Amino acid sequence: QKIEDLALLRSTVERLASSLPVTDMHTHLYAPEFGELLLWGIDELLTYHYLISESFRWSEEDYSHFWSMSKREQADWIWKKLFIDHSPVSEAATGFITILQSLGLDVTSRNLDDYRRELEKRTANEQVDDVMKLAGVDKIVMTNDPFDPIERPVWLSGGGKTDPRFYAALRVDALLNDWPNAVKELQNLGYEVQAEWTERTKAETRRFLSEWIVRMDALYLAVSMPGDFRYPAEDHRSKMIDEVMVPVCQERNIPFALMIGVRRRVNPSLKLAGDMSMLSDVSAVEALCRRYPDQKFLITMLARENQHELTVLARKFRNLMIFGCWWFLHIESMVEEMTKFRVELLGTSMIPQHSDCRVFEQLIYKWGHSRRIIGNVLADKYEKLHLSGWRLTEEEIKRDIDDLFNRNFWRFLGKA
Ligand code: REL
Ligand code: ZN
Repeated sequence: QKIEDLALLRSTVERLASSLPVTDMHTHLYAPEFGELLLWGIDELLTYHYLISESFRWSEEDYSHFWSMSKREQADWIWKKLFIDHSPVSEAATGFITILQSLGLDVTSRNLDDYRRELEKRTANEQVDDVMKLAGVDKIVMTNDPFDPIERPVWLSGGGKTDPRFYAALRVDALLNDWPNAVKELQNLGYEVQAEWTERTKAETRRFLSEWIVRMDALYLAVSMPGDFRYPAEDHRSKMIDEVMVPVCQERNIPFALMIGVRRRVNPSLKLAGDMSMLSDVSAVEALCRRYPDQKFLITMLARENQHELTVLARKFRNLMIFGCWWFLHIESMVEEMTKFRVELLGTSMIPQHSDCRVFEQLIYKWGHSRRIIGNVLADKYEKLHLSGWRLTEEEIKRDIDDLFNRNFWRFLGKA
């Protein structure tokens, strides 16, 4: 039944955008069966690397002082700098407050130890259940690295695939960005590879990927790339993509996800917090999409300056799915700007957001904030249609939001 009233139209969009279930197609979260890899709770939240880099702006102490502290002390230190000595207005700091509020903690008390005590009463399993409910996220794609010594045994012992809410993505950064190290890791795992690019090495690397895709039931291959990634080029990356990665993706019928535009460790003293964004070359993606029309590519880029061109490229290649507002773009102003022009250029045929969460409760704020912005952008577009006499039904609104939050991803994978 068509919605005739404009206010009702907007409130319907708002309601659906804040509640329809989400597939979070790229995170750094883990299912409870991964044990210590699943991060949650107050101290993990406060020592999120986004907050670490922000808090150093208020400090003149040596970096080593921070790193020598216990996690709890680090959390106290960050809390003081970003929440007590200054107001928590940045996206990541505000996000922490959104989490406290949603979990029903007393935001006015500003008593960190109370918050800790409250959460410590909970088990990891309870927290995962409750947070997924609160955030409305029902499917989570992890980032899975067979070279990780903590993660690997979970897979090898047959774990890792038991919780149906969690899905795997096979991360292949070392193979593309640190080949010498990857060779060592592959050899340790029993694959007969060598630094030199021989037929045997290619075959064994393909075997490694295939076996792990099957073991993890991985939904896609994923890599992050620096902004100076060029394709095609006379380099290791192009050979690896052409002769190993694309053939394996095609054989297993899965997409290849490239996250492009990160410059790692511009300030190594900040460790994980020391990565920077960098302008990228959209024509690399263009060349991949053209050369492999049957291969699907999930692409996100880190530089704001690349977003418009990348979105235009998605108009040219149906095997290209753009996704998310990645990392430093995951801030209100950028999510709004990007979602607007993506909708204006592509309608609803894209994946507007992923969370990139590292700590479980972050799902609450990352999706809470994004749901509101995406809903508003959509409501504005519907309002224009409405004023031109076009009438929408609740079912149509639901369909559109479900596409954006959920189905576009699964359809692109051929699994919807
Ligand atoms: O997947 C990636 O490469 C990045 O998203 C991460 O490296 C990054 O540290 C993440 O926390 C950003 O949101
Ligand atoms: Zn990530």
